[in-house]
Amino acid sequence: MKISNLETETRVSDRPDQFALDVLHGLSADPKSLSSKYFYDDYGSELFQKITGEKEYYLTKCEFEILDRLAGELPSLLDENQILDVIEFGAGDGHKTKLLLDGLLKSGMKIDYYPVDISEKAMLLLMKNIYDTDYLKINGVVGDYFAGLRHVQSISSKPKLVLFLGSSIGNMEMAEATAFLKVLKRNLKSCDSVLIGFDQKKSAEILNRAYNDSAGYTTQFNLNILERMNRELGANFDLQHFQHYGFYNPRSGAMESHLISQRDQMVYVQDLKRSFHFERFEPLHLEYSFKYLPSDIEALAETAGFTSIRHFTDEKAYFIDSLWGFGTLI
Ligand code: AVJ
Repeated sequence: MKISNLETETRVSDRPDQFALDVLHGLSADPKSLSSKYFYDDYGSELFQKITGEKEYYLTKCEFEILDRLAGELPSLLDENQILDVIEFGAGDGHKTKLLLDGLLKSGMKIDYYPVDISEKAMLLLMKNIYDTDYLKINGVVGDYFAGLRHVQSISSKPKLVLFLGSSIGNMEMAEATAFLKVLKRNLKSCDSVLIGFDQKKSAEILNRAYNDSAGYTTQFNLNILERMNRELGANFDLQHFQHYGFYNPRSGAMESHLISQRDQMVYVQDLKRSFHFERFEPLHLEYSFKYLPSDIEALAETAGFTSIRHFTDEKAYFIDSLWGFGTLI
């Protein structure tokens, strides 16, 4: 693994055939499913960017508002640390983070920023949006979150702030989120803290609209996973015969995304040398997006061994960025 700013880069890649294996398992299962992590090839990431610009998709706008205000208050909550390593999981294009970093720098902090992202393209985009100054040093890490975090821990003993924004944690089911956060905690020290983005539970109408934008980007975003199998695995999905269905399930507290087969059909995947049968109206599950009450967030923090220090929310109280630490802070 090597670490970098523009010239050099750290890399830890997934096994290249992992997608094929997951498709084999997911399409052989009953009910069928695929992991939402496969949304994010270059085209999928572009479509997600478009979704964030749609009026119905309030999440990104609300988090912008929160980070803008939070930046001024954060330094005092971080024990007045003047030197900080900021590590970001899934940094994307860095627009939101820039807001936060600018606020921290304004208060006189000196920051080493380590964005960690599996997508090299996203990293290059981010490097265009955020640059080195005397008080901000950027070190891109292309690869796995925890490999990146362990690497930073091994080269720097400064206090760390880990960012996991955008409600990406919402894509994990509860057991998975808990396991993820326990591993995160194991890789931190008592002077470190984390800031995690959670989408709040709210009226089903608002949620359903956010995941069914009228411009249709969410539909394209979901269908792109079929196109990705066509492109990368030589599958022959006919996109016209699948329909996007996204809805809020108040029992589980999650948005669910499915593609529903519109007819009885066979799909062949060349790389797997296998056909898969879809019954008429059979769903292919693609995504959960769990929604949280403040008390859900506190319970999760406690289960994972963190102390929830403070929730920051937007004017409408739609979204929360929650700051967690290690018990000694109030
Ligand atoms: C990128 C995971 C935060 O769950 O809201 C947007 C992805 N899916 N519209 C979310 C998504 C459908 C998004 N996250």
